[in-house]
Amino acid sequence: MEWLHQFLNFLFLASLLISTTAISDQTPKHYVVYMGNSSPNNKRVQGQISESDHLQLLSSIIPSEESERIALIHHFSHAFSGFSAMLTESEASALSGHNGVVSVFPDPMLELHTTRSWDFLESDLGLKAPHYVTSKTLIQHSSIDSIIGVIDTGIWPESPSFRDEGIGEIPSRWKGVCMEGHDFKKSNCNRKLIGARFYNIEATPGSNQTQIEASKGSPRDSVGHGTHTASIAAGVYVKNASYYGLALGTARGGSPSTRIAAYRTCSEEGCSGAIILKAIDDAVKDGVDVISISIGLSSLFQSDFLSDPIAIGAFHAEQMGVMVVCSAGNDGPDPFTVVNTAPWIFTIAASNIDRNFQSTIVLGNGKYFQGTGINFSNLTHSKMHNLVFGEQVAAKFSPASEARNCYPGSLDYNKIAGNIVVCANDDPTVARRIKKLVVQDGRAIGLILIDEDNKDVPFDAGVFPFTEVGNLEGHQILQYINSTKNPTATILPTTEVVRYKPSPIVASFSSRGPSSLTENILKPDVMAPGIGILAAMIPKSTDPGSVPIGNNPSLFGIKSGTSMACPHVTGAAAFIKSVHQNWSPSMIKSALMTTATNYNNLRKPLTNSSNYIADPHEIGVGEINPVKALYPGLVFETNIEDYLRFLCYFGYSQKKVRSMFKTNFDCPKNSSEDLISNINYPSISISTLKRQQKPKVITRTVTNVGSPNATYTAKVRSSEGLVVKVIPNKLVFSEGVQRITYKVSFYGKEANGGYNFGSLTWLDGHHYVHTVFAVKVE
Ligand SMILES: *[C@@H]1O[C@H](CO)[C@@H](O)[C@H](O)[C@H]1NC(C)=O
Ligand SMILES: *[C@@H]1O[C@H](CO)[C@@H](O)[C@H](O)[C@H]1NC(C)=O
Ligand SMILES: *[C@@H]1O[C@H](CO)[C@@H](O)[C@H](O)[C@H]1NC(C)=O
Ligand SMILES: *[C@@H]1O[C@H](CO)[C@@H](O)[C@H](O)[C@H]1NC(C)=O
Ligand SMILES: *[C@@H]1O[C@H](CO)[C@@H](O)[C@H](O)[C@H]1NC(C)=O
Ligand SMILES: *[C@@H]1O[C@H](CO)[C@@H](O)[C@H](O)[C@H]1NC(C)=O
Ligand SMILES: *[C@@H]1O[C@H](CO)[C@@H](O)[C@H](O)[C@H]1NC(C)=O
Ligand SMILES: CC(=O)N[C@H]1CO[C@H](CO)[C@@H](O)[C@@H]1O
Repeated sequence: MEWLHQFLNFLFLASLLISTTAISDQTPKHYVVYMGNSSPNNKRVQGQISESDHLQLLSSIIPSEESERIALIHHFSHAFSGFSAMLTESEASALSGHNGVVSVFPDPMLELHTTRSWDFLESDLGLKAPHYVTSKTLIQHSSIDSIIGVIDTGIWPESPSFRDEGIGEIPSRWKGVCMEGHDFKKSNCNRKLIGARFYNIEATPGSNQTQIEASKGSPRDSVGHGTHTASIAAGVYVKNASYYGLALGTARGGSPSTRIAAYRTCSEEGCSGAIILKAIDDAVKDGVDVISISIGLSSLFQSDFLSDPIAIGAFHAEQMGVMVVCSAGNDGPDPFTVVNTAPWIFTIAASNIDRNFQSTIVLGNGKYFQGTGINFSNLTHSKMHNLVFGEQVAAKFSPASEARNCYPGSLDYNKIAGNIVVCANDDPTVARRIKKLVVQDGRAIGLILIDEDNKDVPFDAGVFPFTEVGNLEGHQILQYINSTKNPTATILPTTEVVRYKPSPIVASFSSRGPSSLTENILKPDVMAPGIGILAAMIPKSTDPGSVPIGNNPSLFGIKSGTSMACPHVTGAAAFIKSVHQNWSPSMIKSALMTTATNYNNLRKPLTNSSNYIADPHEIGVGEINPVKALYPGLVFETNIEDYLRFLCYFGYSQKKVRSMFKTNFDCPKNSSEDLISNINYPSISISTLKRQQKPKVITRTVTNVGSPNATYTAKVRSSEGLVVKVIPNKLVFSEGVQRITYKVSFYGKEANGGYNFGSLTWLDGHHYVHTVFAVKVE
């Protein structure tokens, strides 16, 4: 119980810290100073030269008696220019007015997207992970030399997923390094894991100093998140992989012959924005093709694009031809929770896969319920145990509302010992992990959690008998408890249910659009598997009772989160890159978007976890289909000028946009947020269409990447009342005509208010170029 109190104290302290961050102006804090492109015309300058420039800039701002602060904590000089340093608020504001400085912002703390952030806050990332075999066809194409950079918690190099047997020499263009650490040798890198870097993680308020010291100075993963994501993206085949027998099969990443470079930027407590910027800068210099970032700002504290380290780093990576794939966040199902929404970022939502983990509840009246959960329960069918509901076993002075939710301290331990406890989940801020610990601490022998939202996200309760049901089943179980003097039940060990239908379903936790920054770009972009994913894990038990008796810690784990969805797309992108080496990031993204599927394994439209047809704010254009994406037919290309225009339309001044890119770029005179809809994106979003307004016309340009002679015709599906016209509705490509621009007009006089969704598909008999639109009618 002691640690629970400590934990709750920590939460309390953490909230205090958050509310007092605006304290003294004069206390130096860690700031990021972002200065745009590293040099005009893309020429890379020597790091040393700009370092002294940056120091000079600092010394012009910091008083000489505090000269110890004239030091760059991190220095960015490859993909973009800037640094981080300890500054006071007034120094920061003086710097932000300086010529050449694009933005200055306090180093933000970002979160890993494994589970809901509060699960994560508990420092052990609650869920463990599963595997996803994309397609047999994928295997036949052997990828050439693509390299992915995984910016995360580091890597466990001994994992069988990172073996290099049968993999060729390291590509000669690779310029990265394998940094040694106290528990990481150069020999830990190989032809699969070709690079590893780490960054010193600074103490942040509330962080555990002991853990920071221990994890300093090594690319080795001590959390498990980075090992898991890297192996999802590019792990090699590992036969007979399982989590203590669960999810048994051959584990492999989306792109098994792709090389991995690991950038350790995060600790258990989260990730410093300045360090993420530094890692992106390094990854681009090292020569990666795709960067995977399963991390983001909290949806509650989103900042604009030029104060968001991921958006800044990704912009310059994209400019250098390096694709950046990011998780959408785990703050769903509320709208406006999606993060990493810049148009140059590929934003990934999470779905389930065709497998589920079930543990059956048997009640004393003979009724069965299928709950979900991962447990290594030693209870059996033959022996029943007393069943109690939290509310009925409240501790003295505890309100029933707390006891029914099994809050810490709310239950009478004498009344739960030896029993199976039923807990409700009215308030998602107390994680199921905590509830499990509460009833376990009270010597209960099992937990049945009623949790409609999370019931499909298997929770790993280790050896403790645990299962989760929805409201419907929960109600019946409570009725049963009411109906008898001596209610009893048992929870059977978990079994894996394959071909769980329907799938994919969008995960309830997956963050939803529209983007809170602009509703004129549709986000998230696509969906990929992120529930119950089996992949490599660090073989250590983070928790007593997490390893079944008689077993060694597992080399594989089952985790859920958009963190797990993101590397599926990273792997797919690396795969496409290895086949189409000249394709730009926007082409690869377009290919993965227009070929995504919007049907589930019952051949019905994709749904959300409450069984409603899912809209594009939940799933983007649908679930990725990496094999189809190899031959998309047509692609939507965007270049850096499109993104610069986007920044103008979004509202940044011409001066800012110019200093970002060090060009004479002119913002269009008529820049306005509405024009964002016209960026050549593979989906269309319109934030306002007035009923009285004449039809709104959007343009798009497609590039033919299929056979040169092709004729495509348009097929439109729209919601009732929204009139959508495509001009021309036939596109004829030939050897001389590779690119065609078309217009789409939207007329909303008769449409329903609010968001209307639909799709425009181009068909040529071979390809199916599917785009979706979201139009808000007022
Ligand atoms: C910090 O972490 C270490 C190692 O995980 C642990 O032993 C120690 O108790 C923790 N300290 C605090 C104050 O939580
Ligand atoms: C596969 O793994 C299981 C459990 O980890 C083990 O018992 C079994 O012997 C393994 N089978 C093979 C063929 O390696
Ligand atoms: C599913 O979609 C319906 C209709 O849009 C919505 O009312 C419901 O809240 C959604 N459920 C989840 C879990 O997102
Ligand atoms: C289950 O295992 C726990 C220890 O992990 C033990 O205390 C308990 O008695 C066992 N229960 C049954 C029903 O065997
Ligand atoms: C069980 O009984 C309690 C008290 O009599 C009542 O408040 C509750 O609604 C009942 N629950 C169900 C599911 O019938
Ligand atoms: C905005 O200006 C550009 C030229 O800078 C022009 O091509 C475009 O048609 C204008 N758009 C609107 C909506 O007026
Ligand atoms: C495309 O059509 C042109 C004109 O009909 C023809 O000359 C050319 O061979 C065709 N190309 C292919 C690849 O079919
Ligand atoms: C699926 C699974 O591994 N279930 C296990 C649950 O725990 C019992 C007892 O530890 C095992 O016998 C099951 O195999």
